[in-house]
Amino acid sequence: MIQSNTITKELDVFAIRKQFPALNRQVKGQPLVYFDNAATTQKPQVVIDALVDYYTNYNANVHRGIHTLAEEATAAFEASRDAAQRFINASSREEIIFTRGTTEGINLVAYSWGRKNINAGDEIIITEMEHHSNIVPWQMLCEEKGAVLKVIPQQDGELLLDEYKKLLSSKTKLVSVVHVSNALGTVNPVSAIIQLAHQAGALVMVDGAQSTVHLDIDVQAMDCDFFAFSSHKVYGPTGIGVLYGKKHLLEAMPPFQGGGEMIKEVTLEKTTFNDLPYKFEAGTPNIGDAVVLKAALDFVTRIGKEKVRNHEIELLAYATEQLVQLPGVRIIGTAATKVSVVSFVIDKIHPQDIGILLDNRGIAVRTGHHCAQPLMHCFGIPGTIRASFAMYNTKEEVDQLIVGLQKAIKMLL
Ligand code: C6P
Repeated sequence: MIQSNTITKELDVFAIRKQFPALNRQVKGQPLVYFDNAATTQKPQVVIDALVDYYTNYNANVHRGIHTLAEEATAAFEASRDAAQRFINASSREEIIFTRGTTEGINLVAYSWGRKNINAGDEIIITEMEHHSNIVPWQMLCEEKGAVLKVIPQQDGELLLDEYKKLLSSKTKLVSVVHVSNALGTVNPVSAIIQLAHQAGALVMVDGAQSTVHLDIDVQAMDCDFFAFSSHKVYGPTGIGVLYGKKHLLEAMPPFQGGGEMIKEVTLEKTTFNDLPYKFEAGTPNIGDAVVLKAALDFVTRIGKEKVRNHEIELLAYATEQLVQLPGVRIIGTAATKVSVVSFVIDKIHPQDIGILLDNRGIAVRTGHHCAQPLMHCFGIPGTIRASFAMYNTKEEVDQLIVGLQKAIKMLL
């Protein structure tokens, strides 16, 4: 059951839409209907302006120069770190590592923490609904170390917690779990998962790629050990993301990459490493996009996550109601608690054909396996059609999707 809410009235979607220039464009002669928000959101004007402002006015390298531009760039870069700390309620700014995105955050933990702490016979637990970026790094680590990867099964898009409890043992060293499934929209019960893992003596990494934009994230309340997200799914630029880690864990971890910035002192014989968070930020970082991340996070905070969530859930309920009435449509992933992602298949029709026909009407959805091939395998399908809604989407756009699907089904069957 999807919980709907009528609080949408509080969100001025029309005013919000005006802040996203991309929504004004036409695709194939039709106004764009952008329902691929789980892949990446469109960017508001404040984010675009912040990027232009950075490159126009204070582009400089950070933490190196003493000239005015370098100091301005450094201040803005570090202010963005503070904004990220507030956004996920980390207890200190040293716990916020800038990365390229969620993928790099998970890989950083696998390389640094994993290679130090995982030994032959140890076990790492993931779930059946992981994105490839939360499978492959652990497979690589397990292969290298002779460790074992265990998997929590799911049914109809819900993790089976009783099965999870059976997998936990003193051999479990890490549980790495997706907070919100990108392919199904399921919100996983991460607090319960974390509590159980900690009781077994294991750490927990949470993949927050899809949750950070929709849910209120409080890493302290959640008590996760690591949390990763990507800016581009939170209305920010691509190429920048955040890895959160508990300070004492990050302090004990070896650097991920070596180079400038992550050092205190280098001689030809030996290097001493920098303090957190810089120990994990080798080389010139992606300064412009990091600076702009603050503009995106402030934008989301200003609009209000709860209002947006209620609007999106209303769209999800409305879309789901309409979709199930279409001939041959089957919703994939019917968990009780979901964010605004609806995945579906249509009998005897390939998802890609639907994607192409919808694009001809200006409607952008994602089709395929959504980088979650093992999950698709569980459902016995090669892929789905996925519509994912954001703050700027409307019921009228959902109606257009439904009309587009009706026409496509008629044409293809
Ligand atoms: N999912 C989607 O269309 P990056 O690429 O590093 O920003 O994020 C990777 C990632 C990790 N975990 C989850 C749950 C994700 O959804 C994603 C990205 C996009 O679903 C692109 S594949």
